[in-house]
Amino acid sequence: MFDYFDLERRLSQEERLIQETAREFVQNTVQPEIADHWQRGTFPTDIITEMGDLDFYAPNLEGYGLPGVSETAYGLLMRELEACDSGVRSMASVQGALVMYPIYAYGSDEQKESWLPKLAAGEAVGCFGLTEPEHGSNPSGMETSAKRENGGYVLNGTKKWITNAPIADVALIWARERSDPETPVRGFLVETDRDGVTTENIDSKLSLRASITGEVHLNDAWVPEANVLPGIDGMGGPLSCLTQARFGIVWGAVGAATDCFETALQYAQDREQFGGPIARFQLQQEKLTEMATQITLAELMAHRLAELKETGEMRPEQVSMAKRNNVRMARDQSRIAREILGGNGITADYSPMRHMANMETVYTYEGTHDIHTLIVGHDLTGIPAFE
Ligand code: TGC
Ligand code: FAD
Repeated sequence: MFDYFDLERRLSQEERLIQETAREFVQNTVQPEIADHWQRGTFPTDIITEMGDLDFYAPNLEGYGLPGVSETAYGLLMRELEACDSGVRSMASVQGALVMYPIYAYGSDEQKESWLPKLAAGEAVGCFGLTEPEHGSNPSGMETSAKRENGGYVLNGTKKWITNAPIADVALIWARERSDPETPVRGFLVETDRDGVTTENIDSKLSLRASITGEVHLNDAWVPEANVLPGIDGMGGPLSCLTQARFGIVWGAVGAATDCFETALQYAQDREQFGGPIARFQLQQEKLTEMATQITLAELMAHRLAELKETGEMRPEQVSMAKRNNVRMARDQSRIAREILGGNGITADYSPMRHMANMETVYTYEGTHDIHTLIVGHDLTGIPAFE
């Protein structure tokens, strides 16, 4: 993959191996069919267990059979997956960072033993239910409620825009205790085959089409006390999971942009107009130079963020700055790549327009670009500007 500043030289053997494994998997198994899935609005579900076999779910965690690879290795994995399609990286992000991480960090021993091995192997699929129809950027306004009853909780509410919900075995639902509106938000592991739990597919998406997205409806769904994550209460629970997933996006966006760049560079060298390759035109060279520069800057940010995460020094606000920057970069540069491909660029035969459409989702989920602007603005000025 494009590496203008020779960052690969800094990688450990293990990091190179993970990068190579992910690249080979993507190229041999997913790449040949991804455009077709995207057009049909389907996800290649057969890769779920294959990715489990390859340790692609939360490999940066350790214990319960998880290998505990470096944060850079994890980032490289996300970069390779998203170079294929944001939907493939989303599958790994949700399963690893949004379902396995909270169970690992906040779950009981029983919850960890029961869920982590199955989720790691891809034998079970998880989803993360935070967003609601009326509460997206402001999840703390959530209406989903949990009422104590019969040694457990009865859940009511709707979660919307939930990646993998229609195929999930377990949904991590964030809810508040209805009996007291002041009670903190808590995490509930809800098996999707319980009475009162239904899911619905959202099938009108024009972005992230190779990913399954849906709603989770909870209608008097009872779960035992043992299904509550005991180690956390308050918004810090779901928001800390978002930090993990946003870190993966920081890297993934670089992968999508790099795939666009490589496609555009090759195309510019091959495509001839006015008696020679379009790559000889200064206008095209300016576009390619800017793309290569922006990708390199974003990649440097991703590498540094991984170093900070490795030493436990990474702050959520730094993740916000990097998510905001790298996704905007990928959104802008995928469009320029599409432009270089001329008419061919608007087809699914080439990746840039697919990535460009995907980036509309990535720019929006895990905190919109605006929300990350405000998070960094708050950090810089000390003044919150959310309301
Ligand atoms: P606020 O008062 O700021 O904080 C509440 C508590 O949480 C702590 N905290 C964090 N901890 C870890 N990581 C973070 N990123 C954190 N942000 C805040 C904070 O320190 C505080 O702790 P404590 O101990 O003092 O209580 O919370 P708020 O409710 O006012 O939230 C502010 C805001 C707007 C920044 C937050 O709500 C936000 O980030 N909104 C964006 C919503 C969002 O990102 N939703 C994502 C849904 S999941 C998704 O999109 C998955 S897509 C997956 C895929 O397919 O790849
Ligand atoms: P809104 O919050 O309604 O925002 C609308 C617009 O207003 C945006 O431009 C926003 O930036 C702006 N805005 C909002 N507040 C402010 C403010 N204070 N200042 C300035 N501007 C503001 N969620 C999950 O819980 N789990 C998932 O697995 C998941 N997967 C997703 C998959 C897809 C394909 C998509 C599209 C979304 C997914 N989401 C998921 C939801 C996602 O996190 C939300 O869409 C996102 O947080 C934004 O919420 P919203 O769509 O309600 O937009």
